[in-house]
Amino acid sequence: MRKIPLIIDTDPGIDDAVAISFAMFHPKVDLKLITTVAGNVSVDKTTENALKLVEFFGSDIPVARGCQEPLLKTLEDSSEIHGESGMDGFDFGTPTRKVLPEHAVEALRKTLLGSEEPVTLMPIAALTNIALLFKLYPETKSKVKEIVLMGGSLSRGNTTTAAEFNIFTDPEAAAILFESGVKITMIGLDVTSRAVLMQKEVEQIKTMNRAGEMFAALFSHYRGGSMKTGLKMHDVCALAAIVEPELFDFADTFVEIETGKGPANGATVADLKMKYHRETNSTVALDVHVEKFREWFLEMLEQTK
Ligand SMILES: [Ca+2]
Repeated sequence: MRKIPLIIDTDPGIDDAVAISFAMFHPKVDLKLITTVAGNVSVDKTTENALKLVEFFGSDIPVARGCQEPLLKTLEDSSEIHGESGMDGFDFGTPTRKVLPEHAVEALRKTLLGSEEPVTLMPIAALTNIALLFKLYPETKSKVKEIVLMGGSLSRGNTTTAAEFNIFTDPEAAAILFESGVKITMIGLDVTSRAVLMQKEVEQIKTMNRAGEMFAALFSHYRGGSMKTGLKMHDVCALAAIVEPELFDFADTFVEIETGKGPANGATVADLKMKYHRETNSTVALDVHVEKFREWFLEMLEQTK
């Protein structure tokens, strides 16, 4: 089987941890690199968390540390959702694996230019690293097959009324991506908020294998939803959209990022009715087939060891 070359840009993050774990073991995916960025917590912590996950699974996937702050804005983290460490709830111990010596932007450049075939980028955090990559090394764009990101929203936000966390954290970076000409698929908050696991699945997950045990421990500290209303599996939706696109409904449209300083800062304005008469620059997820998503989630966990 021909595998999909993939790079994950991330800020683990409890739902990031699930996405990274599944990508490591997915038979269709060749995970080449993990790059970290500040977001849910500081970049020191997100990098340590990525190393913890790689070590937990005995994997050799390289991890590169990225930007410690957004391009223009001041970082406002999300530790109230993911805990102080960003991955509270499971004792991973201190990882012995080391981060790559080069910055994430350099590692992205090297990996992209060194790849024979175009690579899929899966950002599940603020888009700072990739925006810098495209500005510093525009020649890398031609080596990106597509960007499939978790972020934005077709309706309202979670950080502010208008904006979703990943885009709100660094709207200027998001604008650079959406204006880059690279093919983008956006899996927004309104869709990922419907991709929930209920208590029944969490109970099942706990006893399935050691990855499930680890996830269940993290979920007990996760404030992205609740056991009653369901735990929101935001970031793994980006992976699902790459490997099982039929789990979602999509539309092509024009998306613009609001970078003004007003109340809509960080909003992803998707012109679904095509009122702006602009050329489409993105594919956006409209909905997720929740029951099928849950089945897929359990199948993925079975393969994650
Ligand atoms: Ca994330």
